[in-house]
Amino acid sequence: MKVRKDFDTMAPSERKAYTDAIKCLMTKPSQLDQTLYPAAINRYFDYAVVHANLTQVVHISAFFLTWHRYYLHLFEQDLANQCGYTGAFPYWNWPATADNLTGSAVFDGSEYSMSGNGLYTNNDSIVLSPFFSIPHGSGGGCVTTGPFANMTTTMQPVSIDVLITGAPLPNNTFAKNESCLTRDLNEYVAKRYTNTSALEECLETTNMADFTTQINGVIGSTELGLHSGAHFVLGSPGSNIFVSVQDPIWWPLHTFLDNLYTSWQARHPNVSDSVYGTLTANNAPPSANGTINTIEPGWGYFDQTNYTIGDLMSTTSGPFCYRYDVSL
Ligand SMILES: [Cu+2]
Repeated sequence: MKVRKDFDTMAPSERKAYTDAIKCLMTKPSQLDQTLYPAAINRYFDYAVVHANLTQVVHISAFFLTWHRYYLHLFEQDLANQCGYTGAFPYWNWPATADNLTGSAVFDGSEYSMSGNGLYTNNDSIVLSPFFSIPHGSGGGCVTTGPFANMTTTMQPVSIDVLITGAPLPNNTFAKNESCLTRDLNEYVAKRYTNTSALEECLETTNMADFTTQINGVIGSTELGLHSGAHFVLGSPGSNIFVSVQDPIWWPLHTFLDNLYTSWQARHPNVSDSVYGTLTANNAPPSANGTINTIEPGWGYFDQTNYTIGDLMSTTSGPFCYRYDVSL
């Protein structure tokens, strides 16, 4: 059984092997139709495009946890098959890094990190809704250190209103709008939303509805959940639900969410196979509730197997055979 590890506790050479494999995937050609998806500049960006295309189905919906669990698995396998990576698939431990983001192994900017902060830009607060703003982080500009220094991104953020209302994706979503990878590491958000007690409160919820609320917050409210908080620690594009996959820290971020889901399931075995939510993000447009027998929407060209939500609930059965080094 493969063991997924905390990025912080991996040896520097192990961390570099992982980021080397991600960079290797960025040298492989895209398999997507370039007339429809100019933003897919290589195989890595195929993942970002497929995720953006399915965003309105696989977030704030019944598919969220299991769809992302399998997406991580596909990417982990791709790192092995395309780039020969056989090391551990790491997670970014949000609470462990919350008090010192830029000093952590994850973000210290060394060649053994996931790259550092973006260059400092300005101090304007970030408006998330008419009622909710958060302070700016300590960066905002281009990432210039570590393995992903000067990396190019192609997709611009898509308004959260598209998710809230269920409107079609804007026509230019998959245009090739090249810019540098940016980050705005935000210790205020990290300390407030991804701290140890928030994690424990989440793990102690006793049903899937409450667990979901703890991880995602309530969209349009004045609180972020743990998982949305972790995204907002990053700044754009990592904070944008549609195009966040462009920042490679997305994978360790979501692997920690998967550890959180796995650990919650272990703590609450009587409700571990619960499904909560409908088949559309934020139930817009309105749709049926998902069940363990609902078929997943697929993962683009990476995999179109008709897995049900129930097929993807255990990390040690069906297509999966892995565990986490530390249960939360
Ligand atoms: Cu996602």
